[in-house]
Amino acid sequence: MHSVVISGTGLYQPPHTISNAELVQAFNTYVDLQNAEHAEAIAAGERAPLVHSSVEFIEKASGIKQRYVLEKDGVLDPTRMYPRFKERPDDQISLMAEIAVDAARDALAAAGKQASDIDAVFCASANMQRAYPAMAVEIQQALGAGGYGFDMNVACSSATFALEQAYNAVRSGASKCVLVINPEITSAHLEWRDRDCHFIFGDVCTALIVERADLAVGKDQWEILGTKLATQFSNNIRNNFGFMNRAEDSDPLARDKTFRQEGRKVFKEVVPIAAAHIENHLATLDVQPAGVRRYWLHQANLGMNQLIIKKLVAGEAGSDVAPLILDEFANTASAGSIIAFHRHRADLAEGDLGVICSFGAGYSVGSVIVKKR
Ligand code: CO8
Repeated sequence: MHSVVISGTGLYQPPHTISNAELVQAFNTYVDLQNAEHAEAIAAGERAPLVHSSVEFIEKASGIKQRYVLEKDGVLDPTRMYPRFKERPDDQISLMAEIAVDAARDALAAAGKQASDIDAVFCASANMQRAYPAMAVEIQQALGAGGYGFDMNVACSSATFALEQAYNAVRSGASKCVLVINPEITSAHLEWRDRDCHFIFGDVCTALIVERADLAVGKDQWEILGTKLATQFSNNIRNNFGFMNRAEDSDPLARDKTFRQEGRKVFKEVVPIAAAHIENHLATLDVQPAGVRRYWLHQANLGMNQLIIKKLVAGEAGSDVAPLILDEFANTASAGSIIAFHRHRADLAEGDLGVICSFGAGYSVGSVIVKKR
Protein backbone atom coordinates (compact mmCIF):
# COMPACT_ATOMS: atom_id res chain seq x y z
CA MET A 1 0.00 0.00 0.00
CA HIS A 2 1.21 3.50 -0.87
CA SER A 3 1.16 6.50 1.47
CA VAL A 4 -1.32 9.09 0.18
CA VAL A 5 -1.33 12.87 0.50
CA ILE A 6 -3.61 15.77 -0.27
CA SER A 7 -1.07 17.99 -2.01
CA GLY A 8 -3.19 20.89 -3.26
CA THR A 9 -6.57 22.55 -2.90
CA GLY A 10 -8.39 25.03 -5.11
CA LEU A 11 -11.40 27.29 -4.83
CA TYR A 12 -13.65 28.92 -7.40
CA GLN A 13 -15.58 31.82 -5.89
CA PRO A 14 -18.53 33.17 -7.92
CA PRO A 15 -18.51 36.86 -8.87
CA HIS A 16 -21.70 37.97 -7.07
CA THR A 17 -22.58 38.21 -3.39
CA ILE A 18 -26.06 38.52 -1.92
CA SER A 19 -26.18 40.00 1.58
CA ASN A 20 -28.91 38.97 4.00
CA ALA A 21 -30.39 42.47 3.68
CA GLU A 22 -30.66 42.19 -0.12
CA LEU A 23 -32.07 38.68 0.14
CA VAL A 24 -34.71 39.63 2.70
CA GLN A 25 -35.73 42.74 0.79
CA ALA A 26 -36.39 40.69 -2.38
CA PHE A 27 -38.15 37.95 -0.42
CA ASN A 28 -40.41 40.37 1.44
CA THR A 29 -41.36 42.11 -1.82
CA TYR A 30 -42.25 38.68 -3.25
CA VAL A 31 -44.41 38.01 -0.16
CA ASP A 32 -46.23 41.34 -0.50
CA LEU A 33 -46.87 40.73 -4.22
CA GLN A 34 -48.20 37.23 -3.53
CA ASN A 35 -50.41 38.37 -0.68
CA ALA A 36 -51.84 41.20 -2.82
CA GLU A 37 -52.49 38.80 -5.69
CA HIS A 38 -54.31 36.35 -3.40
CA ALA A 39 -55.95 38.95 -1.13
CA GLU A 40 -59.47 37.60 -1.68
CA ALA A 41 -58.58 34.00 -0.93
CA ILE A 42 -56.65 35.13 2.15
CA ALA A 43 -59.61 37.24 3.37
CA ALA A 44 -61.93 34.26 2.81
CA GLY A 45 -59.64 32.07 4.92
CA GLU A 46 -58.93 29.80 1.94
CA ARG A 47 -55.26 30.61 1.85
CA ALA A 48 -52.71 31.49 4.54
CA PRO A 49 -50.84 34.74 3.93
CA LEU A 50 -47.09 34.44 3.35
CA VAL A 51 -44.94 35.89 6.13
CA HIS A 52 -41.89 38.18 5.92
CA SER A 53 -38.37 36.91 6.52
CA SER A 54 -35.83 38.78 8.66
CA VAL A 55 -32.08 39.40 8.71
CA GLU A 56 -32.01 39.01 12.48
CA PHE A 57 -33.58 35.53 12.31
CA ILE A 58 -31.20 34.36 9.60
CA GLU A 59 -28.08 35.46 11.43
CA LYS A 60 -29.23 34.11 14.78
CA ALA A 61 -30.56 30.77 13.47
CA SER A 62 -27.74 30.00 11.04
CA GLY A 63 -24.72 32.30 11.41
CA ILE A 64 -24.94 33.08 7.67
CA LYS A 65 -24.31 36.71 6.67
CA GLN A 66 -24.02 36.48 2.88
CA ARG A 67 -23.63 33.98 0.05
CA TYR A 68 -21.85 33.90 -3.34
CA VAL A 69 -23.96 33.15 -6.43
CA LEU A 70 -23.22 32.68 -10.11
CA GLU A 71 -26.21 34.82 -11.10
CA LYS A 72 -27.85 37.36 -8.87
CA ASP A 73 -30.54 39.29 -10.76
CA GLY A 74 -32.92 36.35 -11.25
CA VAL A 75 -32.65 35.36 -7.59
CA LEU A 76 -33.46 38.89 -6.42
CA ASP A 77 -36.25 39.46 -8.96
CA PRO A 78 -39.42 39.16 -6.80
CA THR A 79 -41.38 37.97 -9.82
CA ARG A 80 -38.91 35.12 -10.45
CA MET A 81 -36.81 34.15 -7.38
CA TYR A 82 -34.34 31.79 -8.99
CA PRO A 83 -31.20 32.37 -11.08
CA ARG A 84 -31.36 33.09 -14.79
CA PHE A 85 -28.81 31.07 -16.76
CA LYS A 86 -28.52 31.01 -20.52
CA GLU A 87 -28.84 27.52 -22.00
CA ARG A 88 -25.54 26.55 -23.63
CA PRO A 89 -25.17 24.58 -26.85
CA ASP A 90 -23.66 21.09 -26.61
CA ASP A 91 -20.39 22.24 -28.14
CA GLN A 92 -19.78 24.82 -25.39
CA ILE A 93 -18.37 23.84 -22.00
CA SER A 94 -21.15 23.44 -19.41
CA LEU A 95 -21.29 25.88 -16.51
CA MET A 96 -20.55 23.19 -13.94
CA ALA A 97 -17.48 22.01 -15.83
CA GLU A 98 -16.34 25.61 -16.34
CA ILE A 99 -16.22 26.42 -12.62
CA ALA A 100 -14.69 22.99 -11.96
CA VAL A 101 -11.83 23.67 -14.37
CA ASP A 102 -11.15 27.00 -12.64
CA ALA A 103 -10.93 25.39 -9.17
CA ALA A 104 -8.94 22.42 -10.54
CA ARG A 105 -6.27 24.70 -12.07
CA ASP A 106 -5.92 26.42 -8.69
CA ALA A 107 -5.42 23.04 -6.97
CA LEU A 108 -2.98 21.81 -9.63
CA ALA A 109 -0.85 24.96 -9.26
CA ALA A 110 -0.78 24.50 -5.47
CA ALA A 111 0.32 20.88 -5.88
CA GLY A 112 2.93 21.75 -8.52
CA LYS A 113 1.33 19.33 -10.99
CA GLN A 114 0.20 19.43 -14.62
CA ALA A 115 -3.27 18.35 -15.76
CA SER A 116 -1.55 15.50 -17.63
CA ASP A 117 -0.40 14.09 -14.26
CA ILE A 118 -4.03 13.40 -13.28
CA ASP A 119 -5.17 9.85 -14.01
CA ALA A 120 -8.64 9.99 -12.42
CA VAL A 121 -11.31 12.69 -11.94
CA PHE A 122 -14.06 12.24 -9.36
CA CYS A 123 -16.76 14.90 -9.69
CA ALA A 124 -18.66 14.80 -6.41
CA SER A 125 -21.55 17.17 -5.84
CA ALA A 126 -25.04 17.42 -4.32
CA ASN A 127 -26.51 17.80 -7.81
CA MET A 128 -25.32 17.25 -11.37
CA GLN A 129 -26.21 19.63 -14.17
CA ARG A 130 -27.38 16.81 -16.44
CA ALA A 131 -27.84 13.06 -16.50
CA TYR A 132 -24.97 12.24 -18.88
CA PRO A 133 -22.29 12.30 -20.11
CA ALA A 134 -20.68 12.50 -16.66
CA MET A 135 -19.49 15.96 -15.65
CA ALA A 136 -16.17 14.37 -14.62
CA VAL A 137 -15.49 13.25 -18.19
CA GLU A 138 -16.13 16.75 -19.56
CA ILE A 139 -13.84 18.21 -16.87
CA GLN A 140 -11.18 15.60 -17.67
CA GLN A 141 -11.24 16.60 -21.33
CA ALA A 142 -11.34 20.37 -20.67
CA LEU A 143 -8.28 20.09 -18.42
CA GLY A 144 -6.36 17.66 -20.61
CA ALA A 145 -6.22 15.02 -17.87
CA GLY A 146 -5.73 11.32 -18.54
CA GLY A 147 -7.26 8.12 -17.14
CA TYR A 148 -10.96 8.13 -16.40
CA GLY A 149 -13.65 10.11 -14.59
CA PHE A 150 -17.00 9.54 -12.93
CA ASP A 151 -19.65 11.48 -11.02
CA MET A 152 -20.97 10.75 -7.56
CA ASN A 153 -23.57 12.29 -5.30
CA VAL A 154 -23.93 11.90 -1.55
CA ALA A 155 -25.42 15.39 -1.05
CA CYS A 156 -23.39 17.40 1.49
CA SER A 157 -21.03 14.46 2.06
CA SER A 158 -20.06 14.11 -1.59
CA ALA A 159 -16.54 15.53 -1.12
CA THR A 160 -15.50 13.33 1.81
CA PHE A 161 -17.02 10.25 0.17
CA ALA A 162 -15.02 11.05 -2.98
CA LEU A 163 -11.90 11.58 -0.88
CA GLU A 164 -12.21 8.00 0.38
CA GLN A 165 -12.52 6.72 -3.21
CA ALA A 166 -9.43 8.75 -4.17
CA TYR A 167 -7.51 7.54 -1.11
CA ASN A 168 -8.30 3.90 -1.94
CA ALA A 169 -7.48 4.31 -5.63
CA VAL A 170 -4.09 5.84 -4.84
CA ARG A 171 -3.03 3.64 -1.94
CA SER A 172 -3.94 0.47 -3.86
CA GLY A 173 -1.79 1.58 -6.81
CA ALA A 174 -4.73 1.81 -9.23
CA SER A 175 -4.19 5.59 -9.62
CA LYS A 176 -1.26 7.93 -9.05
CA CYS A 177 -2.95 11.31 -8.92
CA VAL A 178 -6.68 11.93 -8.49
CA LEU A 179 -8.60 15.17 -8.90
CA VAL A 180 -11.59 15.40 -6.54
CA ILE A 181 -13.82 18.25 -7.67
CA ASN A 182 -16.98 19.66 -6.04
CA PRO A 183 -18.91 22.12 -8.21
CA GLU A 184 -21.96 23.21 -6.21
CA ILE A 185 -24.52 25.35 -8.08
CA THR A 186 -26.93 25.23 -5.15
CA SER A 187 -28.70 28.42 -6.28
CA ALA A 188 -30.42 26.43 -9.05
CA HIS A 189 -31.95 23.85 -6.70
CA LEU A 190 -32.68 26.01 -3.65
CA GLU A 191 -36.27 27.21 -3.17
CA TRP A 192 -35.65 30.93 -2.78
CA ARG A 193 -39.43 31.47 -2.24
CA ASP A 194 -39.52 29.40 0.96
CA ARG A 195 -38.94 31.48 4.11
CA ASP A 196 -37.72 28.45 6.05
CA CYS A 197 -34.75 27.79 3.77
CA HIS A 198 -34.27 30.71 1.34
CA PHE A 199 -31.13 31.90 3.15
CA ILE A 200 -29.30 28.59 3.47
CA PHE A 201 -27.18 27.99 0.36
CA GLY A 202 -24.50 29.53 -1.83
CA ASP A 203 -22.58 28.58 -5.01
CA VAL A 204 -18.90 27.61 -5.15
CA CYS A 205 -16.49 24.95 -6.43
CA THR A 206 -13.65 23.27 -4.54
CA ALA A 207 -10.90 20.97 -5.82
CA LEU A 208 -8.40 18.61 -4.19
CA ILE A 209 -5.35 16.82 -5.56
CA VAL A 210 -4.89 13.40 -3.93
CA GLU A 211 -1.70 11.59 -4.91
CA ARG A 212 1.04 9.17 -3.94
CA ALA A 213 3.26 10.69 -1.25
CA ASP A 214 6.44 9.55 -3.02
CA LEU A 215 5.42 11.45 -6.18
CA ALA A 216 4.21 14.66 -4.48
CA VAL A 217 6.30 17.82 -4.97
CA GLY A 218 4.03 20.51 -3.49
CA LYS A 219 5.16 22.52 -0.44
CA ASP A 220 2.02 21.82 1.58
CA GLN A 221 1.24 18.12 1.97
CA TRP A 222 -1.29 16.39 4.21
CA GLU A 223 -0.99 12.64 4.69
CA ILE A 224 -4.34 10.86 4.80
CA LEU A 225 -4.27 8.59 7.86
CA GLY A 226 -7.77 7.20 7.41
CA THR A 227 -11.29 7.76 6.13
CA LYS A 228 -14.64 6.63 7.52
CA LEU A 229 -18.05 6.90 5.86
CA ALA A 230 -21.54 6.15 7.16
CA THR A 231 -25.11 6.55 5.89
CA GLN A 232 -28.54 6.15 7.45
CA PHE A 233 -31.71 6.73 5.39
CA SER A 234 -33.80 9.79 6.25
CA ASN A 235 -36.47 11.78 4.40
CA ASN A 236 -35.72 14.90 6.43
CA ILE A 237 -33.65 16.47 3.63
CA ARG A 238 -35.05 15.64 0.24
CA ASN A 239 -35.41 16.81 -3.38
CA ASN A 240 -37.64 14.79 -5.73
CA PHE A 241 -36.40 16.36 -8.96
CA GLY A 242 -35.37 13.67 -11.43
CA PHE A 243 -35.85 11.85 -14.68
CA MET A 244 -39.04 10.12 -13.50
CA ASN A 245 -40.90 13.46 -13.14
CA ARG A 246 -42.00 13.55 -16.78
CA ALA A 247 -43.17 9.93 -16.80
CA GLU A 248 -45.08 10.54 -13.57
CA ASP A 249 -46.78 13.61 -15.08
CA SER A 250 -45.75 15.57 -12.00
CA ASP A 251 -45.44 19.36 -11.93
CA PRO A 252 -41.77 20.26 -12.61
CA LEU A 253 -42.22 23.46 -10.54
CA ALA A 254 -43.86 21.75 -7.54
CA ARG A 255 -42.30 22.47 -4.15
CA ASP A 256 -40.89 18.96 -3.79
CA LYS A 257 -38.72 19.41 -6.92
CA THR A 258 -36.26 21.68 -5.07
CA PHE A 259 -34.45 21.41 -1.71
CA ARG A 260 -36.68 20.95 1.32
CA GLN A 261 -35.94 19.89 4.85
CA GLU A 262 -37.20 19.45 8.39
CA GLY A 263 -34.46 21.74 9.71
CA ARG A 264 -35.09 21.17 13.40
CA LYS A 265 -35.10 17.39 13.07
CA VAL A 266 -31.95 17.49 10.96
CA PHE A 267 -30.24 19.62 13.57
CA LYS A 268 -31.21 17.34 16.47
CA GLU A 269 -30.50 14.03 14.72
CA VAL A 270 -27.31 14.84 12.82
CA VAL A 271 -25.30 16.52 15.62
CA PRO A 272 -24.99 13.35 17.79
CA ILE A 273 -24.39 11.16 14.72
CA ALA A 274 -21.53 13.39 13.51
CA ALA A 275 -19.89 13.78 16.94
CA ALA A 276 -19.98 10.01 17.64
CA HIS A 277 -18.73 9.27 14.12
CA ILE A 278 -15.67 11.50 14.54
CA GLU A 279 -14.91 10.13 18.02
CA ASN A 280 -15.17 6.50 16.81
CA HIS A 281 -13.02 7.21 13.79
CA LEU A 282 -10.30 8.86 15.88
CA ALA A 283 -10.41 5.91 18.32
CA THR A 284 -9.41 3.53 15.50
CA LEU A 285 -6.13 5.46 15.35
CA ASP A 286 -5.84 5.76 19.17
CA VAL A 287 -6.33 9.52 18.98
CA GLN A 288 -8.38 11.46 21.54
CA PRO A 289 -10.57 14.29 20.14
CA ALA A 290 -8.46 16.78 22.12
CA GLY A 291 -5.37 15.52 20.27
CA VAL A 292 -6.70 16.96 17.03
CA ARG A 293 -5.29 20.40 16.22
CA ARG A 294 -8.13 21.42 13.87
CA TYR A 295 -11.59 20.32 12.74
CA TRP A 296 -12.74 21.41 9.30
CA LEU A 297 -16.44 20.72 9.64
CA HIS A 298 -19.32 20.83 7.17
CA GLN A 299 -20.65 24.38 7.11
CA ALA A 300 -24.43 24.19 7.41
CA ASN A 301 -25.23 25.92 10.63
CA LEU A 302 -23.21 27.71 13.31
CA GLY A 303 -25.19 26.09 16.14
CA MET A 304 -24.60 22.57 14.79
CA ASN A 305 -20.85 23.09 14.63
CA GLN A 306 -20.80 24.62 18.10
CA LEU A 307 -22.57 21.60 19.57
CA ILE A 308 -20.33 19.10 17.76
CA ILE A 309 -17.16 20.84 18.96
CA LYS A 310 -18.56 21.15 22.48
CA LYS A 311 -19.27 17.41 22.55
CA LEU A 312 -15.82 16.55 21.17
CA VAL A 313 -13.44 18.90 22.96
CA ALA A 314 -15.58 21.25 25.09
CA GLY A 315 -14.34 24.04 22.78
CA GLU A 316 -15.99 26.56 20.52
CA ALA A 317 -16.62 26.42 16.78
CA GLY A 318 -15.58 29.57 14.98
CA SER A 319 -12.36 29.56 16.95
CA ASP A 320 -8.92 28.17 16.24
CA VAL A 321 -10.13 24.59 16.72
CA ALA A 322 -13.01 24.67 14.19
CA PRO A 323 -12.97 27.66 11.86
CA LEU A 324 -16.16 28.83 10.19
CA ILE A 325 -16.59 30.02 6.64
CA LEU A 326 -20.40 29.87 6.49
CA ASP A 327 -20.81 33.51 7.51
CA GLU A 328 -19.18 34.44 4.17
CA PHE A 329 -20.17 31.49 1.93
CA ALA A 330 -23.40 30.12 3.55
CA ASN A 331 -23.94 26.36 3.17
CA THR A 332 -22.16 25.26 0.01
CA ALA A 333 -23.27 21.61 0.31
CA SER A 334 -20.30 19.25 -0.16
CA ALA A 335 -17.77 22.07 -0.59
CA GLY A 336 -18.13 23.59 2.91
CA SER A 337 -15.61 21.51 4.86
CA ILE A 338 -13.18 21.72 1.92
CA ILE A 339 -13.38 25.54 1.83
CA ALA A 340 -12.63 25.53 5.57
CA PHE A 341 -9.61 23.25 4.91
CA HIS A 342 -8.51 25.41 1.96
CA ARG A 343 -8.69 28.66 3.91
CA HIS A 344 -7.59 27.59 7.39
CA ARG A 345 -4.58 25.29 7.44
CA ALA A 346 -1.52 27.42 6.72
CA ASP A 347 -0.76 27.98 10.40
CA LEU A 348 -0.53 24.29 11.33
CA ALA A 349 2.87 22.67 11.96
CA GLU A 350 4.45 19.40 10.86
CA GLY A 351 2.87 16.46 12.70
CA ASP A 352 -0.37 18.33 13.52
CA LEU A 353 -3.54 16.28 13.09
CA GLY A 354 -6.77 17.50 11.54
CA VAL A 355 -10.18 16.09 10.68
CA ILE A 356 -12.25 17.03 7.62
CA CYS A 357 -15.85 16.05 8.33
CA SER A 358 -19.09 16.41 6.37
CA PHE A 359 -22.67 15.59 7.30
CA GLY A 360 -25.97 16.07 5.55
CA ALA A 361 -28.73 14.57 3.46
CA GLY A 362 -28.90 10.79 3.31
CA TYR A 363 -28.20 11.07 6.21
CA SER A 364 -24.52 10.82 5.40
CA VAL A 365 -21.35 11.45 7.42
CA GLY A 366 -17.79 11.26 6.16
CA SER A 367 -14.54 11.92 8.01
CA VAL A 368 -10.97 12.13 6.76
CA ILE A 369 -8.08 12.24 9.27
CA VAL A 370 -5.00 14.05 7.97
CA LYS A 371 -1.51 14.82 9.28
CA LYS A 372 0.63 17.77 8.20
CA ARG A 373 3.90 16.57 6.64
N1 CO8 B 1 -37.37 34.75 8.99
C1 CO8 B 1 -37.97 34.95 10.16
N2 CO8 B 1 -38.50 33.96 10.90
C2 CO8 B 1 -38.39 32.72 10.44
C3 CO8 B 1 -37.79 32.43 9.20
C4 CO8 B 1 -37.25 33.49 8.47
N3 CO8 B 1 -36.64 33.33 7.30
N4 CO8 B 1 -37.85 31.10 8.99
C5 CO8 B 1 -38.47 30.56 10.04
N5 CO8 B 1 -38.83 31.53 10.92
C6 CO8 B 1 -39.54 31.39 12.19
C7 CO8 B 1 -40.42 30.16 12.21
O1 CO8 B 1 -41.69 30.44 11.66
C8 CO8 B 1 -40.50 29.85 13.69
O2 CO8 B 1 -41.45 30.69 14.29
P1 CO8 B 1 -42.36 30.18 15.53
O3 CO8 B 1 -41.36 29.87 16.62
O4 CO8 B 1 -43.23 31.34 15.81
O5 CO8 B 1 -43.05 28.94 15.02
C9 CO8 B 1 -39.13 30.27 14.21
O6 CO8 B 1 -38.59 31.18 13.25
C10 CO8 B 1 -38.17 29.11 14.38
O7 CO8 B 1 -38.19 28.31 13.17
P2 CO8 B 1 -37.35 27.01 13.01
O8 CO8 B 1 -37.61 26.10 14.18
O9 CO8 B 1 -37.56 26.44 11.64
O10 CO8 B 1 -35.87 27.61 13.08
P3 CO8 B 1 -34.54 26.93 13.54
O11 CO8 B 1 -34.06 27.62 14.73
O12 CO8 B 1 -34.63 25.43 13.56
O13 CO8 B 1 -33.56 27.33 12.35
C11 CO8 B 1 -32.56 26.26 10.43
C12 CO8 B 1 -33.81 26.87 11.03
C13 CO8 B 1 -31.50 27.35 10.33
C14 CO8 B 1 -32.89 25.74 9.05
C15 CO8 B 1 -32.03 25.15 11.32
O14 CO8 B 1 -33.05 24.25 11.65
C16 CO8 B 1 -30.91 24.36 10.68
O15 CO8 B 1 -29.91 24.88 10.23
N6 CO8 B 1 -31.03 23.06 10.67
C17 CO8 B 1 -30.01 22.18 10.10
C18 CO8 B 1 -30.03 22.36 8.63
C19 CO8 B 1 -28.99 21.58 7.95
O16 CO8 B 1 -27.85 21.53 8.32
N7 CO8 B 1 -29.33 20.94 6.89
C20 CO8 B 1 -28.37 20.26 6.13
C21 CO8 B 1 -28.83 20.32 4.80
S1 CO8 B 1 -27.58 20.56 3.72
C22 CO8 B 1 -27.35 19.11 2.82
O17 CO8 B 1 -27.34 18.04 3.28
C23 CO8 B 1 -27.18 19.28 1.35
C24 CO8 B 1 -28.46 19.00 0.67
C25 CO8 B 1 -28.28 19.15 -0.79
C26 CO8 B 1 -27.94 20.56 -1.19
C27 CO8 B 1 -29.12 21.28 -1.71
C28 CO8 B 1 -28.71 22.61 -2.29
C29 CO8 B 1 -29.86 23.52 -2.66
